[in-house]
Amino acid sequence: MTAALKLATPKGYTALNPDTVKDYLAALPEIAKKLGGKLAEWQSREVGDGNLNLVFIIKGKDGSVCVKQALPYVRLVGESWPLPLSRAHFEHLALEAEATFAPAYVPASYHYDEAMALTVMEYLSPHIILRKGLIRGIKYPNVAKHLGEFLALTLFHTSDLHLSAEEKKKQIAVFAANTAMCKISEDLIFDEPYFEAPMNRHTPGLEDIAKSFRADAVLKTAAQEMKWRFMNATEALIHGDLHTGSVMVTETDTRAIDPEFAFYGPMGFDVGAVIANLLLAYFAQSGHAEKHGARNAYASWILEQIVVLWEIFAATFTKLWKERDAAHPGGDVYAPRLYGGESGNAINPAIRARLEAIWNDTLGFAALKMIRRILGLAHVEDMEAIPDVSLRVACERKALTFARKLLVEHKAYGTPQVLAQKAMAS
Ligand code: SR1
Ligand code: MG
Repeated sequence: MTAALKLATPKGYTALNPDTVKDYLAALPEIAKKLGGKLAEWQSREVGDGNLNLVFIIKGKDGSVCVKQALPYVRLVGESWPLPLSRAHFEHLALEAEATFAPAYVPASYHYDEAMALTVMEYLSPHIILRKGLIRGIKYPNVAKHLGEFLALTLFHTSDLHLSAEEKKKQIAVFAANTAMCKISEDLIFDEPYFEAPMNRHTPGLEDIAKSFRADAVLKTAAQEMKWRFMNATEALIHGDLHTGSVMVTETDTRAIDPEFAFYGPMGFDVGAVIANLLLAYFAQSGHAEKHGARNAYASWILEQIVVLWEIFAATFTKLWKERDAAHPGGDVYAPRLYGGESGNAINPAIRARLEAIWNDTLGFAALKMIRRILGLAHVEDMEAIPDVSLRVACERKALTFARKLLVEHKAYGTPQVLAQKAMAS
């Protein structure tokens, strides 16, 4: 049973529990039909293990659905940290946009209820959370390609390369209201690891490095520069929290879930989120090795995925850009009218320069996202699941040292190959 909420919630909202969610779905004829049979036969369980929401899986005679409902507070912390239900609205809008431009890579949405802050969506099975697969040492042959495509399709089509200036500005305004979620990222990623924030935590044994990071003016300034980008670069509709816990996979299928942090921000924030979490998975591997060296080959495979991810992203982004022509000019920057005829090839250096700028942002955001998952409030299972604390400290220390260098010396990491080599050598 869900406990009664102390927080005031809007009229029409009640937090569901595994029983009441069945009554709710029974009143939706299309969904009830999908489930099949009678309500009494439906099985329902709450499976949310994220930091914020309720997630139910309901199984009927003929099918299953997933229900995600926002709580009016941060689940990880409790009712002392209220959080607007409006995040469900932004997630719904972002899912719609992603489904328009990259339908193969998101779950299908069946029903959205604004008052209940709830979406009924496709139950993904036999998918598992990518992070859990990486901890177990499972290879997903398509995941890097799929995520590279997802990123290129969503980021390109919501940028000024595809949207008119008028439409883009309208969309920026819509998502600019997702302020509470942006504020979480602004505080937790860019500030809190760099001062003694009350909710910070770290594995015992990392006191010295946590302290040195908090006294590191170069690091802090680099973090604030990236925060500046995060708060000012309205480049595209970004997922906003694309870590490996926001990706569900099978060997052949990949879906990005949970875009409740979506807003118009820098493209490199999303690309950097995936890369940061692959790097965390990489640095955690020795902590999961059954015996010394047993995960070395798998760890190398993870680094190869970073290279594939970026190469697919860059190739898909380039292809989409080059497909613009006079008949389908797309958005208002780098308009084909400027690059037609003899100046046709001039677009190539322009594309290269833009991708280089995205790569630079990617590195900075990736580094910060690694640090926050070790020294800030919200950690990752890759590290937390390492039972031997001294081994965990060693993995986390390596990751922190690598991330600091990556942030302050990012110019030395010009390609994903170099990034992978430096991670391997660290
Ligand atoms: C208080 S929420 C903590 C984190 O969980 C989410 O997944 C986001 O990454 C957020 O920063
Ligand atoms: Mg999430």
